[in-house]
Amino acid sequence: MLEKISTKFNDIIKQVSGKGTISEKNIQEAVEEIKIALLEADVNLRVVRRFVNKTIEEAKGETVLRSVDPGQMFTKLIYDRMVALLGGETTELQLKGPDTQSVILMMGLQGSGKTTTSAKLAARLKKEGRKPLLVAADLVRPAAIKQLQVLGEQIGVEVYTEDTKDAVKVVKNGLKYAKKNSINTIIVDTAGRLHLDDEMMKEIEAVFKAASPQETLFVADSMTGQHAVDIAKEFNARVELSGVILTKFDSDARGGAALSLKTITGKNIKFIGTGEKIEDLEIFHPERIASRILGMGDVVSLVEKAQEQTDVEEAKKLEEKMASSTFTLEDYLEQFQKMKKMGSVQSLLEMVPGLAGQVPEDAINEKEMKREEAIILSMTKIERHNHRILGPSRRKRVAKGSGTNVYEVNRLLKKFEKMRLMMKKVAKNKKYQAKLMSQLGS
Ligand SMILES: Nc1nc2c(ncn2[C@@H]2O[C@H](COP(=O)(O)OP(=O)(O)O)[C@@H](O)[C@H]2O)c(=O)[nH]1
Ligand SMILES: [Mg+2]
Repeated sequence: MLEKISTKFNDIIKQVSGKGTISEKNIQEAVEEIKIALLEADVNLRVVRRFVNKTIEEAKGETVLRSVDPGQMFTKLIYDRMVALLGGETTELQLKGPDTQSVILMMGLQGSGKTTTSAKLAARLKKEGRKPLLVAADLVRPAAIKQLQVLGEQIGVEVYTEDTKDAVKVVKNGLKYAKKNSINTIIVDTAGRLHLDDEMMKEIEAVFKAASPQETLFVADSMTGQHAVDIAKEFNARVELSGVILTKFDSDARGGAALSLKTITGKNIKFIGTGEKIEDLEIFHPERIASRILGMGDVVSLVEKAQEQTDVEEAKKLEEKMASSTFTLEDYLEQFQKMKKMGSVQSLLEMVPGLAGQVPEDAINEKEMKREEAIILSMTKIERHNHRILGPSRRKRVAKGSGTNVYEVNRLLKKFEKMRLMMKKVAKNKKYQAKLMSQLGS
């Protein structure tokens, strides 16, 4: 995500931050490059102009030119402006307490990701301890109800449906149903069309009235860039939006929608969709996205993501295992499975400081991971705990069992040996650890 714009900005920041002295000419040049980068990222022209003017104005002030480290001050200034463009503060959902009903209304164009995101949100709120209900109020597309039902089943959240063409009726009855069954959070998935049309807008207004939602979220496909921003503005003119969810952020290399939305619509992005899986929904943190764009890595969200899956206790155990070389193939396998849960390894690596924008597409071979997983799964428990007993005949058996060949089994074992050595070194190296810790801010 954001590969293109990150690469550009990484270069600009590298040039700027290293400078011991800065002249007005330097500022002018840097800002010119920023302008080009933003325009290439499909950021709204008005937004770009405002960004450029403000940056120049502030950069020429005392704080940058006369500071001890002007390069750094200028970088900080660009960072702050970028955070502001992205909406400033992180904004959370404003729902009522668990004893009262809260309604979340999802709207947007067809294919923007409303249904998928409704389910993602339901799963997230369920995890937080709320009791959600999904209401299928998209009665335009024949398959829409079924799609929501399948997702509901998958995440263990009830779906309210009705055989009718009247979306308002479904919403009203859905709310009644929720009340009767002490459900406190109702997520309404509505119909979208391919283009804005009056019929859809009328329906949306009627549904909005019937639902009187706490949150009215506009779901926008980030890959459509400025188009998404324009449509959001149109929607907001009809019903007061409370926020935006930018989907398909995983495929958005440019970031134009994310960077223009706040200025153009006045609305904050609350979540981003980062993949097709249910867990691929993240709270939108302007500061983290800004650091990702400017190339400061995204340590915080990496840590948070990892923490969701592994608790601290487990991490400690793992660290001890690494240090004492008792890390086994069984542990290795477990790590694989965790990584899978966390989403693609690629996207995880992107968040490591210094790696953002530098991870080649094929750095992690997910196919190979699957093969390695099959190989380990073909071993007995004893073999997994002590891979050294795997002699030629055992290796042959494992190869056969996993549908691979001895050469691949050998390669995995060699790689694993090497990894163990490396882990031991890393885990024992206090200086390296200290550095990591300070980067993680703990
Ligand atoms: N890569 C990616 N795909 C997404 C994301 N959100 C939704 N999709 C895909 O976009 C397509 C349309 O989604 P859907 O929820 O049916 O859109 P709707 O018509 O607005 O309800 C589906 O294939 C989804 O899997 C996302 O964050 N990332
Ligand atoms: Mg849908």
